[in-house]
Amino acid sequence: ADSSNEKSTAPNASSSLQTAVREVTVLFGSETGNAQSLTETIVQKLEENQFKVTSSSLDDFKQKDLKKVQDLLIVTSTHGEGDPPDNALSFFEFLHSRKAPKLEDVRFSVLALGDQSYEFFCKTGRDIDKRLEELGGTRFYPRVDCDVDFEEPAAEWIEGVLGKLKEARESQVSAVTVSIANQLSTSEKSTYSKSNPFQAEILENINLNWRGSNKETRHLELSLEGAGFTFEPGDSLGILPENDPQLVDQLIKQLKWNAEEEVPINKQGESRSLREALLSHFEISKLTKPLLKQAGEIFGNSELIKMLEPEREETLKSYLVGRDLLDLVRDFPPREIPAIEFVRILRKMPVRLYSIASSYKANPDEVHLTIGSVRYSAHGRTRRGVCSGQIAERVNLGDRLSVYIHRNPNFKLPTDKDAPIIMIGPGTGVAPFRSFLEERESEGITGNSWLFFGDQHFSTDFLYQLDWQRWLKTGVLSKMDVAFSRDTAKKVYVQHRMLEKSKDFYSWLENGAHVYVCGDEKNMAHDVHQTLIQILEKEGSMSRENAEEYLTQMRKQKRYQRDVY
Ligand code: 2AM
Repeated sequence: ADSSNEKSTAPNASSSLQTAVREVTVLFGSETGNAQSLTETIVQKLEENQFKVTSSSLDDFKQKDLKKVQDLLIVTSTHGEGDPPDNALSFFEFLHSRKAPKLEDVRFSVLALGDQSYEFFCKTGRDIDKRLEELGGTRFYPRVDCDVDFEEPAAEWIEGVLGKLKEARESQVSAVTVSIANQLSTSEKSTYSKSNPFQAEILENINLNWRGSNKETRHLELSLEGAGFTFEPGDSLGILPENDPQLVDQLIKQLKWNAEEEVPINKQGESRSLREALLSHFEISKLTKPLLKQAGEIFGNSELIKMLEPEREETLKSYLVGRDLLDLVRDFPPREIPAIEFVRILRKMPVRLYSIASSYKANPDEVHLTIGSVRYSAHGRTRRGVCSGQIAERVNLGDRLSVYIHRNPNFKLPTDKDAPIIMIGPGTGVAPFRSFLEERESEGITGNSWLFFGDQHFSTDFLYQLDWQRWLKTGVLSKMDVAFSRDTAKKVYVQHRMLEKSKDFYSWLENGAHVYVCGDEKNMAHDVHQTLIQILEKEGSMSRENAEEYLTQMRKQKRYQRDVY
């Protein structure tokens, strides 16, 4: 028998031995797709090890089945100010409500994804972990909280969990000898990834804003020639950026280090020159609480130690804002620390994800991005976003950037290609909708698409204006509403336009429209959500509760998708 036959016979072989069956339920809460792709890896590993596996998003899982689960694995990220991802919201509420069942027979373990630089680091995973225990569940493997650089700790958690599950199964079948050959080789993915990025040449790099604008938004075109991969509308591109060399050099000078000294860049023991390591491998542009705590331990600076005292929490928090590593070593000069010891406390350079602004079908071998330049003044220095600063100021055409595709299964055009779509994307949030419409144009799909766009000024900030106008003319885009917030005395935002068109909007919803929201999470996406509720209340005569339920159902049917940041 070949190995594919092995795979299909293996589960039967084990289920014939009643006691050998161990059912594992793997649920994920995923916003950008990381938790979901980790879940896929886990499912694959479990199946290779002959476990019976059920897997879905937390919200797609039938709540009443929860108490029947044997082994439960939950992988979830945390979003914004400690919020659950969209496809975990209903589950999260249910779990914390009085309807939540007793879970005495459930064994569980949680993998939490998050970002240390946020106050509510991994909050969703932590809350779920705590609540499962409160409900009587048994934590069979401790929760792991991952920072943005999640791969290593996640892999350790997966191995740990798998070990425990195998132990549980063995004790179950100790009397029976099960021998199922495990001949499945893990299919090695040969594509480019975060750890093996593609070097994409810069073909175009222009400012989309006109002179006089408060903003700078870069339209970047990269070549994917030779990469051998494609992407779908809604996917993102990961970029591994470089820190500002000036900042790196100042830091090295300030600490009197030798730029050529070799330092380790990961646990596997790879090393680079200090300059290279600080340029590309470590985060130096941002301060976090865990970093300051570790600095407190190695700097030997009494002022820093004082600021870390629990009663000075607020001072510490405000110190972190708008400062970088150079500020830290200037404000709290450390004793002489070898570079090797210093880099050990730094976070790995987080990748930057940008929603792709082009369709692969329309522009084969290219990928376009829309990047808002981050630039501000704080504590006496001009500060720039690491990646956006690099693209706005430090790259030339023909240079190469390290990139990879980050799939986003939670932001996809409807499978029914003719289904109506409503797209809400102010500012750089409009990027994926350029991709959507390019795709529909190249597929010859017209009609039933409605775009809401907003920015500060009509004359300077109407991103991709010519594209939208062309598509309106050819019917690829059937409706567009714009909100320029600073052209009038009173601010108008996309959600005001939605409300003005509430009757139409509601009838689109009733006709099965898919709603997509992309852009700023904290303010815009939140306000747009409230406006959707208002529209349903007003036009559908629903109570607030029913309106919320309507949106929950839309979410479950994948008709309400968000890509927010
Ligand atoms: P503002 O900066 O003039 O306040 C893209 O950045 C556009 O989104 C800008 O016009 C910006 O307006 C607007 N914007 C800011 N906050 C918003 C919110 N809560 N909802 C919708 N749009 C918002």
